[in-house]
Amino acid sequence: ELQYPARLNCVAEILDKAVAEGRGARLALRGDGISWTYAELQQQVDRIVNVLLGPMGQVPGNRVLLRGANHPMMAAAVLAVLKAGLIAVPTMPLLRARELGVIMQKAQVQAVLCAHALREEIEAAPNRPERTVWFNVPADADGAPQASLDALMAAQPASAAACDTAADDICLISFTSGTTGVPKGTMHFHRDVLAICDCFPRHILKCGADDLFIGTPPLAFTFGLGGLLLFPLRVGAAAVLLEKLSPESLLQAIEEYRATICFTAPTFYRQMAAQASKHDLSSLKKSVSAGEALPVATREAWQQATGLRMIDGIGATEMLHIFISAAGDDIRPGATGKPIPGYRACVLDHKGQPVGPGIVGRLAVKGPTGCRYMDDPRQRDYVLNGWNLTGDAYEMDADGYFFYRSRTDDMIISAGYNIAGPEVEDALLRHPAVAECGVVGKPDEERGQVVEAHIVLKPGFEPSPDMAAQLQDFVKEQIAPYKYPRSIRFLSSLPRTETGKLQRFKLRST
Ligand code: 3UK
Repeated sequence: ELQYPARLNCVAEILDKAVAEGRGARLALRGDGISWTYAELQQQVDRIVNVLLGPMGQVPGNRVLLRGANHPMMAAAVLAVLKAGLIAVPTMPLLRARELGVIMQKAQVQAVLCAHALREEIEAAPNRPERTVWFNVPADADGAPQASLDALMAAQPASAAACDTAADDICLISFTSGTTGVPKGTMHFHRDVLAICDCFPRHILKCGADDLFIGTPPLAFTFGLGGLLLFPLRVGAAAVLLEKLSPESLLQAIEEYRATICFTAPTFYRQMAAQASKHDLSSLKKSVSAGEALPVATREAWQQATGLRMIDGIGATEMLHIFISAAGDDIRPGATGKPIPGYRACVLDHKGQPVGPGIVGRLAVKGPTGCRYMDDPRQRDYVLNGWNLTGDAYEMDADGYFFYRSRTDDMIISAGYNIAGPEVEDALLRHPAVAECGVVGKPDEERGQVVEAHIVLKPGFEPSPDMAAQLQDFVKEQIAPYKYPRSIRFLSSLPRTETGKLQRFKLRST
């Protein structure tokens, strides 16, 4: 059981404590030519706290929209908002003006801290508060210098006290990536931030002060906020924050910085595995995959290429971070893992009753963090008697391992059979010609739905009816033949979100 005092500021715990305990000279953050120790990061954070509470006129409880690619300055801005007792509303770099406007309205945003490079969509957004300040303004940029965070910071003292917040004061409103429908704001407390830092990193990742974290998820996505900022700071480690990473440039960066822990999504690992032999990845000790199901074929390719056993973990914006995972000897390929200490999980039937091993049903989880939608009726669909229904179809085995099958809404029902798209994808990914694939149900008069595979071929392979037939036969050899894709479409790329998730609804509508 995690116990925290009633008064708690998460940044005081993960940053200020490190400096107070004499670890101020240790490396905290790197990226874009910057290299900050814990003490230097604290000074940056404190100057921003003073800007927020001084010239920006904010008072504890105000909501501050944050917008920027991964960068040490973006990290400092997030930490400052929390330390000042304000509420951070991070937004994904690719969001457009209209979507930002919806978020500003829904979260009642009172101030904006935005990277200068991403200013356009903010400037065009409706509902923008007057108090907008730009950070990382290039020296040659024209425009009002009074709205540059750097200039405002220079006029402020480099120390500030953490706001005396309650453990259950809201510090973060994170919006779901929302493949369809209106984005939902999920609210999290200061103690939730500490809870995720004291669960996955401690029990599964087992990381320490000598680790160097690296990876792709944006800080605006809770996977990245935890994995690339909160977790490293909590254990006294360091993180490299880089923007616009590709599989190739991430491999280069791991080599260059000698990173020890990598966080990214399954598709990245699959592409990195193919290029890994060209790089010296000897520094890397652990790799974490989340965001969508990890195909066994990808796990094997990565292990073959690097010798590392992938740590898969399912998390959700609603739960703040990962709640089922496994590492080391506890890994069972094909399974996500077991509930991490502090969390419980079970599988429910359509009536909400728990089912035993071997039966697919709706995943329900309970733990120190949980879903609190901001003013949204969908709260009652997600939380049932204190259990969170993540929308995932899962199956448990007799040893308590949890196996992901599909999103509940994505289960393909064809001629009375339930078929999980990811299982067919996993089979296809084993074929040497397949780079990426996405399997969905296509409406069919006779069967209700038929299994349709959207396939991206590797360089050197050409789409043809013969190739399609070959892939169909290949699937039939590996899994029950009724699951084979009756329809095959070749594409040059698959539609994905900024977080690496396949946008199945787009495949269904093409
Ligand atoms: C799916 C997975 C199978 C699953 C997230 C780690 O992805 C995150 O949050 P989102 O709100 O999406 C949540 C949904 O994504 N999913 C995530 N991880 C896995 N499915 N295996 C996995 N390992 O459908 C889940 O309900 O975008 C992941 C940490 C923080 C996060 N917010």
